Amino acid sequence: MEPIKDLYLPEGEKSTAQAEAKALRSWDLTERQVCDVELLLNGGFAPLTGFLGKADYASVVNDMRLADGTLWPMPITLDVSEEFAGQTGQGETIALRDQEGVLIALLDVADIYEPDKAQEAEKVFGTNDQSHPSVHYLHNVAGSHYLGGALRGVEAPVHYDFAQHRNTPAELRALFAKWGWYKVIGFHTRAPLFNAQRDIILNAAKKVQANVLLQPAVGMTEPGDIDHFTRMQCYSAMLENLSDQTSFLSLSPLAMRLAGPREAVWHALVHRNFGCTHFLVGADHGAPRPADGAEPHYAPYAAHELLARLAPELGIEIVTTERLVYSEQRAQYLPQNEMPQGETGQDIAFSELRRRLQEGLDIPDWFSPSEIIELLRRKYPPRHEQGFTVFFTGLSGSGKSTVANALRVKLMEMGDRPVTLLDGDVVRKNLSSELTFSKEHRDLNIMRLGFVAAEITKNGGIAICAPIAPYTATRRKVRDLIEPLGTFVEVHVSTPIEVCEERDRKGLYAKARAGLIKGFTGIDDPYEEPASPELRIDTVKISPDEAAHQALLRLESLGLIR
Ligand code: PPS
Repeated sequence: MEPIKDLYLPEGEKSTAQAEAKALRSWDLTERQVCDVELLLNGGFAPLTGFLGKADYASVVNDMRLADGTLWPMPITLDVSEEFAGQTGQGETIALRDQEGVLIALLDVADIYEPDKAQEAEKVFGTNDQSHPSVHYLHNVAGSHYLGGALRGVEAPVHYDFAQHRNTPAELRALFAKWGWYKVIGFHTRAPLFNAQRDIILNAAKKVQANVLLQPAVGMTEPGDIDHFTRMQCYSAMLENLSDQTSFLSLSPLAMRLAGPREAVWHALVHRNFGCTHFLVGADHGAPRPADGAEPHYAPYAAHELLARLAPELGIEIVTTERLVYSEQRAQYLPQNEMPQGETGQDIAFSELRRRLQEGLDIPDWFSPSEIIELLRRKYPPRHEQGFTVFFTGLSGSGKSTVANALRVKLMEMGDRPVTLLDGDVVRKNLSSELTFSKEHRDLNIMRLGFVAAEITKNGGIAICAPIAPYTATRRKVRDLIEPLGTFVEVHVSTPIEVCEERDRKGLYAKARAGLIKGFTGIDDPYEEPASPELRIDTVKISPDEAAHQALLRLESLGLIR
C-alpha cells in the first residue's frame, strides 16, 4: 500500500501561515465544505490536492476522471457567492475558516468559474430533478461560482463529539499495521445497524477472511436520517454483537452526495485511502430514499455494475452483497433469491421503521436487538410524546389570541408537556420591539417567533403561536424550520375582515381607515390566506371554547395528543 500524503503544512510553517492569513481575505466554509476540507487535508480524498479547477471539474463531471485520466468520480468544489467570486483574483491566496473563524487552510486560487449546474446534476446524479436532495442542494444552497486551487492545511476542523472515534487515514493505517490487520473490509453506513446489516458484514468478512472497519458517515447525510448521536449509541450496542477482536468503529466526516453508483466508486476510493483492502457494497449503495410511491433514483445493483467495470483501477477489492430478507421458516436472513419456495422474505424499510417508532408499534426481534430499538424509541418517541407547534394565523381581531389561549389552557390541563403561548402582541413586545410593520420587518418578526417555536418543539414542548403572519412564503419557511423537529399544525382563523373591523376591539381598523395607521393588514396591506392549513376556524360561527375544542380534536386526529 502506498503511503498516504496529507496536505498539512509542516509544523514550523503553520505560524507563518497564521500570520500571512491576517492580511488575506477569508471565506467562511459552509458545513459541507468543512467536511470536504477535512478529507482533502488528511488525505481521505487523495489524490486530490485541493478543490477542483475548471479542467479537472469538467473531466470529473463528464468522465469520472481528473484531467490527467486518474479515476475520481465526485466533483469536490468550493462553491462561493457571485459577489465573493467577483472580488477574487486568479493567483490570490484566500484564508479558509470554519464558522468560528478558525483558520483551517490557505487556498491558492488557480481558477474561478461558473458551473453549468443543470449539466452537473444530470451527469453526476443522473437527474436534474430537485426531489434528489443533492440536486436540490446544488441549485438552492450551493453558491453560483466555484474556486479551484491547491490547499495548504493549517489546522484540522475541530470536533467536540466522539473525538476518540475519529481517525485520519494515516492513523487508521498505523493501527491496522500495529494489530496485524493485513486484510480489512470497510463498511460505510448512514443508518443504525440492525440484524440484516450485521449478517451482511459478518458474511462478507468471513468470505474474504478480513477484519471489519465500520465507517459511519457523520458529516452530512440525507435530511431525515437518524442523527449521529443516536446512531453512535446504536453502533456501540451492535458492536457487542460483533467481536472487537475483529471489528473497529471509526467515524467518517464525509458529506455524502447520495449519487448512487458514482457515490459507491467514491466511497471505495476513500476507504482505500483509509487503509482498507476490501469494500462492501450493498444493493442500493449511496442512494437517496425514494419519496413515498416514487421510483428509486438508481436501478438496484447499478453500483455493482459500475464498480465491476472500474475494478482494475480502484486499488481496493469490492465485495458485493445482495439484499437480505428474513425467512420465518428458517429463522434467519437469506439473500432474496434463496428464499424457500412459497415464502416471501420479510424486511422493514426505513419509512416503515419511522412509522412504527412514531406510532409506538411493535418492531420484531428478528429485525433488531431489542436494546437498539429501545434506544431509538427513547430518541424518537411516538407522536403523542413529541413536541409540536400550533401556528394560528389570521387578521387582527379575528379571535386567534383568544382561541390560542383557550387551547393553551386545555393543553395545560392535560399536563403531559410544557405549553408556551407566543402571542403576536407578546412577541412584538419582547422579541421584536424595534420592528415596524414593513414586509421585511414582519418577515423578521415571524422568523424570530418561528425560531423560538422550533426550539420549544425540538425539546419536546408545545408551542402555540398566534401572530397575523400575513405572507404564505414566510409561513412556509417556519413550517420548514419546524417539521424536521416535530409536527407543525397551521390553523387559519378565517373570520372575515368585515367582522374583524366591526369588532375593532383596539380601535385600529378605525385608525387605519382614517389613514392614521399605514400598511394595516386587510386594509392597505395584504393578507394571503393559507391554501391548505391543517384546520380552518371561523369564529363567527363558533365560540372560542368550541374553536379550541376543534383544534384539540385535530391534534388528536394527528396523533399528537390522546
Ligand atoms: S405580523 O404581521 O405577523 O408581524 O403582525 P403581528 O406581530 O402579529 O402583530 C400584529 C398586532 O400588531 C398590531 N398592529 C398591526 N397589525 C397589522 N398591521 C399593522 N400595520 C399594525 N400595526 C399595529 C395589531 O394590534 C396586531 O394585533 P392583533 O392581536 O393581531 O390584533
